[in-house]
Amino acid sequence: MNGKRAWIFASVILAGGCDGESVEQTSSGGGSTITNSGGATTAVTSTGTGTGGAGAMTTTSAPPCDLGGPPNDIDNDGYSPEEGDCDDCSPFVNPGLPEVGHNEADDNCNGEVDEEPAPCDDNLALDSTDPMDAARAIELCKLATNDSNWGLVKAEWKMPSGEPLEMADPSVYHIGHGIVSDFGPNVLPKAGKSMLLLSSGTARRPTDAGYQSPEGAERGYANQYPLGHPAETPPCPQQNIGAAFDGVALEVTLRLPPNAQSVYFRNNFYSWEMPNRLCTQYNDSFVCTATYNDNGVNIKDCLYDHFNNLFMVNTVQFRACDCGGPELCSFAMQTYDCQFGVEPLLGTGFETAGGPHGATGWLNATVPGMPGEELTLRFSVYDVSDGKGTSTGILDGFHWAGAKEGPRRLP
Ligand SMILES: [Ca+2]
Ligand SMILES: [Ca+2]
Ligand SMILES: [Ca+2]
Ligand SMILES: [Ca+2]
Repeated sequence: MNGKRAWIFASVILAGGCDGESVEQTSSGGGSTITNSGGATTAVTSTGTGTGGAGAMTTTSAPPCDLGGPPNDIDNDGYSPEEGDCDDCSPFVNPGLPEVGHNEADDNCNGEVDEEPAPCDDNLALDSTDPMDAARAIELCKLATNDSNWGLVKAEWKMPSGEPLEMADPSVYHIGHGIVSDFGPNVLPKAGKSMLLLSSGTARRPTDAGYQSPEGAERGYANQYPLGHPAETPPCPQQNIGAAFDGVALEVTLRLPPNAQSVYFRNNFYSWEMPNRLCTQYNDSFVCTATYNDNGVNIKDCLYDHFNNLFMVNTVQFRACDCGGPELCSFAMQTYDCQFGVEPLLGTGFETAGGPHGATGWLNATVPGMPGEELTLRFSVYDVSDGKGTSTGILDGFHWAGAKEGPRRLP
């Protein structure tokens, strides 16, 4: 019975935005009917198993919320059909809202379904120290212009622990991030024309000014770890993990729009420590931490590979690497299929200096949130146990998403 109650509740919620809709439910276990005044009718027939478990369900819908001519704004979302509301029965659909990815709906009424947001990352400078440029590079374009508005509330360069950036020579820090139009010929932005590099060495390509080989590139400072780190590394549990060095972190505070329940983004992780220092104390990391500002809840980690490993050298699955053959290769205590070969490494510096080294290839991540909630994400990359042996993370293609997580890995 609980299952059916829950379902009826869901029906009321779905119908709630639209006066004049009638929802009828009949089920083999004794039907119930929810009827509002007149208008369109949605009839749902549920055939239960009689045990409270899942049953076969068929849904037939009359044209939803076709309630006559103008003027109207039936769902009270501020837009009438004449003003472009393509679903005047849902306040979560109108031209003032962003597209939500992966829900197979046209949330912003532009005629396209699940499209990427319009980018704002043309002509950004590689070495810009403005954190708002870093946000633009990854498609965080819409600003929250007041306390109730959705979008990007603020962006800041921080230390990985969240401490403020207070360095005598901040240029030593700022060489650790960069905005690029490619990372070698084979790794291009997932959205727009730019993407963001965060690095424990130089966030530069071999052809860029300021580039240093990933073998070294010590920047010469230590940093505190982010919340929850250093984390356990189950494949190599006995390592004597040292301090963190050369850390860089972009922190963004976002307010979710009324029609989103998560933030989705793409990521990729490179490390010189693969393969020769795998399963040692040199456990460089690319970490995302989330803080839910409305309720003070912290999530330690929001960045995992497709096997749910954290992005740490000793745990993450590198798939762009070279085994010297097609068979699974084994380094330290891990095996790696290297199915992407070395192509993603070419032109990045990670194919040289004793390499080829390793990268994960593109992955995606989804961080849950509530509509209207303020969420702070901090993305950190840092060296572990010494400042040598560069690791670099890439971020790109942020967009809002719904409750259901999209596929973790892009094709
Ligand atoms: Ca609407
Ligand atoms: Ca959509
Ligand atoms: Ca971009
Ligand atoms: Ca290192």
